[in-house]
Amino acid sequence: MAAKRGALIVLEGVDRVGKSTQCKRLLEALRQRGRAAELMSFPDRRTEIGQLISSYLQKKHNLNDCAVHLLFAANRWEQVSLIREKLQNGITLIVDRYAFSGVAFTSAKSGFNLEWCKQADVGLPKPDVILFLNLEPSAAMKRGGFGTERYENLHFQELVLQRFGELMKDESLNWKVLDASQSIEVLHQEIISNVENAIEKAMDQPIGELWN
Ligand code: NYM
Ligand code: MG
Repeated sequence: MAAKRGALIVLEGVDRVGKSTQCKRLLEALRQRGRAAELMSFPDRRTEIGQLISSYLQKKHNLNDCAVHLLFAANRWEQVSLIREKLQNGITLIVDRYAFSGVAFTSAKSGFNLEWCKQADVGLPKPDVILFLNLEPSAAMKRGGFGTERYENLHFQELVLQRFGELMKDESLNWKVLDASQSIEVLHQEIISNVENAIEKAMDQPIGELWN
């Protein structure tokens, strides 16, 4: 029998909902349970493409909106062979943001539609589950405020949340909407039970392709 593959677990949400905290908690919990797991995050600011994105986010320079959208997507594509390899080797990947952030953030800008935005990520490895940490941007903002990076303002975050809502209508994807206003611990428990489920299901299935 072929070795069991790992699961591709994606956490999504607007800024400051606690994704990074929950990703770390989840990684520790899976490892404690004896599961092979690793963390990834997008944008991955360590690569050359990631550095361009990072300086754009820090408002060090401007970039054409289409160009930066494609850079975010390219920053995922440059990790695809690594993602596939790790999953095939039985490693579960916890991913802090993925193509859904890509589409939600760009399509919140005027003049962009969802379909155009999705094209650059069509064919990426498909997540086995997408955990959406749901919180009103006004509540997220109260948690210590948004930072100073591009997009970190209430109005834009509200548009982003609407766009995530559009993406969630896609029933070919396994979205789990979780209430991120709960305590870190309660939310963590909900996440781990959804993830254990996804890992068990993913084991015997081939890796899918996103939006294909
Ligand atoms: N972001 C993130 C995008 O606009 N497109 C993408 O494809 C991705 C992955 O980058 N405000 C935005 C969302 C965030 C910002 O992310 C930086 P983080 O997780 O704060 O480093
Ligand atoms: Mg941020």
